[in-house]
Amino acid sequence: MSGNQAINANRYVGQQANLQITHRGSDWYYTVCAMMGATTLIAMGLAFRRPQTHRLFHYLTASITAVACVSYFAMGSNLGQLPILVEFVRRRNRQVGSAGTREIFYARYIDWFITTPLLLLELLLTAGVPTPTILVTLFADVLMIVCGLIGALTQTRYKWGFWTFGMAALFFIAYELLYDARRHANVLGGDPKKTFWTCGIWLLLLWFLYPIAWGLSEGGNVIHPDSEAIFYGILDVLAKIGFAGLLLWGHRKTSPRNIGRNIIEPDQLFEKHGQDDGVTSQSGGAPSNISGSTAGAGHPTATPTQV
Ligand code: RET
Repeated sequence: MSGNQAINANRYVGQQANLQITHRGSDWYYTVCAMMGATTLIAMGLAFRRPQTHRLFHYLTASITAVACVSYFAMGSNLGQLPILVEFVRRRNRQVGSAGTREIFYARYIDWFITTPLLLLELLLTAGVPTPTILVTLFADVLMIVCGLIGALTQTRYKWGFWTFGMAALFFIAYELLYDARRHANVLGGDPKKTFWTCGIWLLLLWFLYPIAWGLSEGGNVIHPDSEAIFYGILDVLAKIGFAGLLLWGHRKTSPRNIGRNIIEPDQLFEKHGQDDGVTSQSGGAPSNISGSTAGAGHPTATPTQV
């Protein structure tokens, strides 16, 4: 037998929904899987051409696309799914008339649970925002994804309650980016500011399309799981690969210092303190920061002026 056998091969792995992806949906998921895998390799290849201190965004990007690669492999193989009773049975609709139960990919939410905080982290690091702001924004993000997952696994109209909580979290994220992060990025100026603006607008425009895709697929059972695959697939390619391209290009000349991160090589540490003990003590006895988690020279987070 030739061609894509995934749906056949995995038909006894767990229960199957009446309405699920076809070979075409599976092919498309595998295509996105390959694109994510290729982007991971490219990001890693680009990382190795730069000094270790300048690889933060490359490593974050590669992690994001690597997770997506695995999740798309699962979905292409018709795995990481559950059949869920639909709230709206649309008997007369040729696309979704057979549901009954609809295939819900929880694999998608595991992917988003890991990767959306990393995407936001890239943007917030670009803007040089303080750690508490990063934490609260990432918290809102994981809450949003959990709401989406629970809603997708719910048959009754209560699913829309979870969708509403998720939307509230998304608006909070938008507020943090448009208000707090924007002010910090403007103080940084230069390439980080430009990159923040380009990537921030790109991210916000795309992220607001996800709840629409959800409403048409897991929520309202309006479109076929193959169309759901295309809708989410295009969004994920733009939100991960497109975003990565803009971000890595924007940061091609950025050094950690430009975004307030004091990341240095071990030999730089030696030069600075004349010792070779890894984590060298500073004059006051506090350990120096080689991980880059605290504000470095020129960190802008003190009091950004309103811009
Ligand atoms: C859900 C449903 C609940 C309400 C909201 C949602 C938003 C999801 C978003 C997902 C972004 C995913 C990305 C993936 C990248 O590959 C969970 C669909 C608001 C914004 C960027």
